[in-house]
Amino acid sequence: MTAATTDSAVREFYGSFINGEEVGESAASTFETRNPANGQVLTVIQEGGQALVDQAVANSRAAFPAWRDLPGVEKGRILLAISRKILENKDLLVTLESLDNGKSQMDATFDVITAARYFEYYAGMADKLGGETIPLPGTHISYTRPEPFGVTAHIVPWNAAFQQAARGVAPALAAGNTAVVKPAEDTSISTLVMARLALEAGLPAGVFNVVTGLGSTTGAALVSHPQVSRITFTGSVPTGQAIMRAAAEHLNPLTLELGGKAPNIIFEDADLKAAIPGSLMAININAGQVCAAGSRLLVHRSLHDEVVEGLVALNRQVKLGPAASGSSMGAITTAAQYAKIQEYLEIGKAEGARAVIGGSAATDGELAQGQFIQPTIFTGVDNSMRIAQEEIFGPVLSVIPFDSEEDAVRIANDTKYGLTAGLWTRDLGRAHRVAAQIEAGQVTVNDFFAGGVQAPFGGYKNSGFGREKGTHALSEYLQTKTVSIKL
Ligand code: TXE
Repeated sequence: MTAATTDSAVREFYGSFINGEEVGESAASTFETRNPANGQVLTVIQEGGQALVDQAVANSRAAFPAWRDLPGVEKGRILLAISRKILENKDLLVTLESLDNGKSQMDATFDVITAARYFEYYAGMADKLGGETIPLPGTHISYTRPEPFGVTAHIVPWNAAFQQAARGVAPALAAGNTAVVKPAEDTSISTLVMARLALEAGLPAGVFNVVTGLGSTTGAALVSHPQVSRITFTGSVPTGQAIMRAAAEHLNPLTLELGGKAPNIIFEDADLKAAIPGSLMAININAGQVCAAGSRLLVHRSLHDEVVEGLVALNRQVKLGPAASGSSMGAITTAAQYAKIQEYLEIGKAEGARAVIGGSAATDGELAQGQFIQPTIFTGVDNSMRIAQEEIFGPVLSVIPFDSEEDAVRIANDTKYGLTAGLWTRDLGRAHRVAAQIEAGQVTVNDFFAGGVQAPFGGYKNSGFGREKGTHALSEYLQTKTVSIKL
């Protein structure tokens, strides 16, 4: 069955995916989702609730021992097969993700390829988990064993649904855990397809379950479940705090990847031919709905006007619209987020900042039916303003001038967040010096978002804790057992 909208790739109803099967065809409780690019109803999703969370966790727990004990090399082969399945189905997944999420073709393609990379990367690690031997007096030997936790819970947001689900699930499975994922209510489709593709690739049923539903009900039930042993969350600070409280109940370890307000610094010796397009990409990618986005552009005062002119000229070339229109920037995924960004545009103006381009929703012609925001650049921003301190999560850049390196570092660190940062300079000494002083989990020099799936990623300060990506993420899904033997 396909939805009443013209989108033949999308079915009319999606239920949760448990033990290798879709459940809930006759679900009593459901909710609609819309295509953010045209406002039409896209599909109907099952509200899983406590009963389905119980079923998914029990099933995941039953699947755990066999998956844990499967030789690492076998696990790795299955994860690699999942990666290949994702790439074989790339076109379908890109279509689904852009319809469900509002993404441009480019952003959706990036997400699908990145998700495949996560499975590929962690596939190679599944057979390389080893421990240490500990020197003890001659009468004893001691060694460590890395062991999985059991059932891991993954609460995934809507801004990069597909790749963020893979970011948690791939290392969790490589480490020998099973996973229950609760996708964001607005964007469940691609995660459900991922779980089905994983089954087709040879993953045993129950190792990767998906329960759909709202955060306050289904999500809350999952993170409070007594048989969940580890939690991974990406989303807002208040929800992260609520999940941390729930995790405390069962003393569960967790990874929290929360928001950001990243500084991106253009020093007076920067190569502007790279820095200007790079800095615009840092805020405009995925229509700014990126926790790591470079949303505060700190520019040396001597370059301010030249940089702003360059940014404005490039921003004029942005083409807003649905993926099928060949757009370079898609829609804002949720209605709440669309309203939030517009509110911040008004807050910025009221605070005295000047929108040198953009400054409101985009409502020309067909765009009026969707949730589009004109990419916006604010000048005259002081770092104490709300638009410089609070996460907007949209294509809204605040330009802040500075006078010295010390000044730049002070402004960069004057934020409660600490997820990412960027800096542009030709001075190698300055690059290392400033990178060391920035309070953020990831700093990129002469680029933004560099590092890929191999480089550890996570927050300082209110941006959370724990690390995703790289070998660090694998460690997050393992606990250490020490075995000591008297000879
Ligand atoms: O996030 P929530 P929202 C930021 C961004 C955005 C703001 C609000 O600034 O404007 O957060 O977005 C699930 N127990 N980020 O309201 O509530 C929910 O169903 C368990 C930054 O959408 O954090 C969804 O799956 N789960 C960010 C997920 O949490 C719960 C990405 C995220 O929703 C729950 C997204 C509960 N009590 C938003 N309540 C990033 N760091 O990348 C909600 N959820």
